[in-house]
Amino acid sequence: MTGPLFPALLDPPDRAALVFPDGALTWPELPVHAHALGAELAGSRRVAVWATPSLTSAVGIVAALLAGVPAVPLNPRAGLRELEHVIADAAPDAVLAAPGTDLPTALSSVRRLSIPRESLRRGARVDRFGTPPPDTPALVVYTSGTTGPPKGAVLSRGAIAANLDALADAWAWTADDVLVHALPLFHVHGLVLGVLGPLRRGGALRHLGTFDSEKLAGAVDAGGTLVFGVPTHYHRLAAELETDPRAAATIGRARLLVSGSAALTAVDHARLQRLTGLAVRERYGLTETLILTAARADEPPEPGTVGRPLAGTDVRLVPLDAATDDTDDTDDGLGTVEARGPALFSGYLNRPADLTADGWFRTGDVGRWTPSGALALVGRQATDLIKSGGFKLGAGEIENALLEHPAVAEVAVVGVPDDDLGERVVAYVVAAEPVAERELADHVATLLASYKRPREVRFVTELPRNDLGKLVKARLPR
Ligand code: MCA
Ligand code: AMP
Repeated sequence: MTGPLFPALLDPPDRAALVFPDGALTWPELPVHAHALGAELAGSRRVAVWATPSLTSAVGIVAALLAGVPAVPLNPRAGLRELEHVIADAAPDAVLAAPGTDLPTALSSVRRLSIPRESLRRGARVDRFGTPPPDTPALVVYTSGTTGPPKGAVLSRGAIAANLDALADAWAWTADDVLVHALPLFHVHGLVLGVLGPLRRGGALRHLGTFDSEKLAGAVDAGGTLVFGVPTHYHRLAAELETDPRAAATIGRARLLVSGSAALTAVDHARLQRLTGLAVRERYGLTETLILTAARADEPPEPGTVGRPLAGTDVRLVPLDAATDDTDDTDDGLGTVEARGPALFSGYLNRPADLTADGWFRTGDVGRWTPSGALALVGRQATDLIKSGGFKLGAGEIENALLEHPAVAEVAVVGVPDDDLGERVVAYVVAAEPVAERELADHVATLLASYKRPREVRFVTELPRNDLGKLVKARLPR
């Protein structure tokens, strides 16, 4: 990557850049807002951004990027333990939030800066901060592992630019596109693809705030061309469109519907095609790798697959029984997905990254190649990762939170299939004393993000263990 992350800022077109329920900015207005704040940030090591799905949060991120300061998006729904961990781990010099935001006490030790709501003046120079080198960290995005607290994946400016350019190639994504979505801004999907994507292209984002078919139809009617969502969005959309043929016809005028972060079922794919006439494109990636594979816009998708590797990205399958790292690709069976390429993260903050000796990242996902060269994902190696509504949840983190409750003697957390969420969190608990299911769920929702709370608690007298006393989750009564 040479040149700026957002080339359109050099000669801003006179049209909308960011449209959110709380306000909108045109391309000429965007740098004015961002620069006013960026000047205050210059020289900071890292800055946290209270990442609500709002214009102010998007401006805060852009300001940090223009100032060359790595931004750490904070999940506004994060619980106490998560916020304490992220603040201690990322050690931001400041936290950016919209004026008047009531920030939790876990952030009280961090200097607070307000993101300006009003334009100060037009015509600020966009090259005021220069262009940092491509390996400069742009974002630190926290993502859950199987055990322990979330890890901060460091994403460089070059990785983000390379990935967004490869997606532009796959989806013919241009400055004429208006992206529509309702994704949160503290993960790669909503932030990198969903905000930085349209800004890199010189196009526009129309964020819905919350997702429903009426709002989506309204946004497509207003010029939206490209729609991003997680399978839970598309599952709900299909159900709503069954009784709203007008909205279905309007949404069918979009150029492309794209699903990612979890698997879209074949049933929902077929329903949406029947209702809107559009075949949803799936793409696959991780916080650490950005997007690896995608179904292209110029080819009919192969439902049940996540498309082919993006240009410049290497994806290989390592046979499940492979004992070494240097195994060749296999095209005739299942393997674990490994990836290498320009969009790989630079490592975890304060933690080693688990790459192979020759630089491959082990995703932990299991898949096979189809004859056409597309990747079909069939599952994950770790039972301790749960994908609920597109959020990756670590079973270990939820188990640790439950063990902090005095009534919990032993616990095992798993994901079970769920029509709406893909998987839902279920906790098997050996209770030390009588306790209500609701109390345990609320306890988790205080320490962690509320969507990490168990949807169901199953009380058992003991957990299945092997001869060495190790928990065997596969033997839990499902
Ligand atoms: C909300 N709730 C959930 C979830 N979301 N429970 C379990 N799993 C969830 N994912 C609960 C809340 O805790 C709350 O319950 C109740 O549902 C209503 O909350 P609300 O926010 O209104 O929910 P919603 O609007 O129905 O949210 C569903 C959602 C959301 C919009 C699909 O889950 C979502 O935004 N998912 C996107 C995830 C995402 O962006 N993933 C990207 C990471 P209570 O009040 O009782 O607590 S993956 C990634 O970045 C990689 C690179 C990739 O491939 O994309
Ligand atoms: P995260 O760590 O939150 O970035 O989530 C990354 C994980 O999401 C991947 O390892 C996959 O398990 C899953 N994922 C992302 N996109 C897809 C997809 N299109 N189909 C199935 N799983 C997906």
